Amino acid sequence: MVANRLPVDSRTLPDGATEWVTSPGGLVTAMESVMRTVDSGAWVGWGGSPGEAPEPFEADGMSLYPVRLDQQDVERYYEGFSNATLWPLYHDVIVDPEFHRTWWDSYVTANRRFARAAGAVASKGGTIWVHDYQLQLVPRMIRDDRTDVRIGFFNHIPFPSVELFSQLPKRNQMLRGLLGSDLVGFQRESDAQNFLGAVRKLLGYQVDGQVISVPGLGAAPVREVLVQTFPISIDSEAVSALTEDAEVRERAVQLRRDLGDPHKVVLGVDRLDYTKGIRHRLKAWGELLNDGSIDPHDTVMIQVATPSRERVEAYRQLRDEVELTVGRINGDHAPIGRPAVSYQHRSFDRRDMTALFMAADVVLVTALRDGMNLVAKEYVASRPDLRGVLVLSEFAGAADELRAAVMVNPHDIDELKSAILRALAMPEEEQEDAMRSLRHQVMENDVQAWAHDFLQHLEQSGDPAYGTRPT
Ligand code: ADQ
Repeated sequence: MVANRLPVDSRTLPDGATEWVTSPGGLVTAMESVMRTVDSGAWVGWGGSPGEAPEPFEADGMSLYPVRLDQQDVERYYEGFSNATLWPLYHDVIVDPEFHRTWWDSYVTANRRFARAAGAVASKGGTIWVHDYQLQLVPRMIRDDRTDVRIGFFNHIPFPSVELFSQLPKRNQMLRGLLGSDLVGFQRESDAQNFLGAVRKLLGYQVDGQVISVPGLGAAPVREVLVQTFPISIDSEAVSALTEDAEVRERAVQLRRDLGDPHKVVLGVDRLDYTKGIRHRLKAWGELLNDGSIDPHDTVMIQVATPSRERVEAYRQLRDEVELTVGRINGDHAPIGRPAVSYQHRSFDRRDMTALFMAADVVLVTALRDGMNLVAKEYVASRPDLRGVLVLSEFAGAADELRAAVMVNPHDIDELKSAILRALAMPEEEQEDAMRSLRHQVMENDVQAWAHDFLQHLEQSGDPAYGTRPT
């Protein structure tokens, strides 16, 4: 496994020793449970602190191989090219992407370091799975050195339309980087189609259905690369099982009590990221309070906003705006001693998160663009009682599967307001019908099945008899 981050973060203790703690985030949540089921699996990634990389070590049955990133790499490769160029560009330019050549140079250097580390660790004929937009050059860099390994790449975020992707300086290098893989996986069909379109239009390679023919250099043979969708999921059983835990159940009850036992609790859980549509959600909520459609004495909103990328300017601005808006809403509407919006800018552990989901009558997922959105699936897995309503943006990848949710276009504030009111008023029987259908989807398609499916396709992609491709 090769990902920007290891599944653990390093922390330096006062005596200079290093301590490792599980790091947050969608990818880690998804992959941790998968890696435990693989024999002799290794994970190559950054430990989260700039400077020399610690020696490889074992944690929770995995071999972890830290990659070095110094302060300048963090600023240019990670905060710069990954999070201020690629992230906004791949999320439909919600904020303007910045392009700087020094950031690109650093992206190349850092990708090479990850590629070398992975190439050194992988056994002969082994399988290498590269993750996400920070490492798009890695497949080709490994391929140039190691012809014996199978390489899969999975993009956790959307892949933009060719019109937007074309803005990216070095766009062809990026495509060639990805095409070092045997298999390139995406969350949604539209992402896969956008990628195939970009390869066809910008590189002029032959595309036959989902198979790209990549010409070899000189006399080297043509290689075939398969492009396929694999919608990611969660460890659904583990989440569902937590709802049986007596202490978690008590926490859920206590949460509502702490809020003054309101009639309805509405919840949003997101990394504090401009792609998640938190501003749109708060705007809709503020208007519903202003026009009297919601009574703050009996309906409370909780917004959990995990700190994220706080050194990137757009994220600082977003935090200020969100906090200003929450302050205004509370100033205008909160009853004395109780919030209209309870704003939590911190991380919660899995148990607290499950308790929050169990306490929520409505969960709002209003992303303006999102690869998948695991929060939507976590909410569904947390409701074996079949109660609760999921309001889901059509711009989140999860919308392709979770058809029984209340779907919204979050850009349309009036539509968002109506969707919230509809969710709050939904009769129990209707809630049960929808939640049953959503749970069927989430419980049947968990993250283990997702990984298995990806790895199985990757194994087949190296098979010479793999002439007729699945569609
Ligand atoms: P993210 O953008 O991080 O992931 P998401 O899929 O919602 O978004 O995953 C966030 C994870 O962090 C969830 O498991 C959630 O429970 C957890 N989380 C959020 N706030 C938290 C808090 N305060 N405390 C603790 N945990 C918190 C990226 C893509 C997504 C894609 C995933 C996986 O942007 O579209 O679904 O990768 O591929």
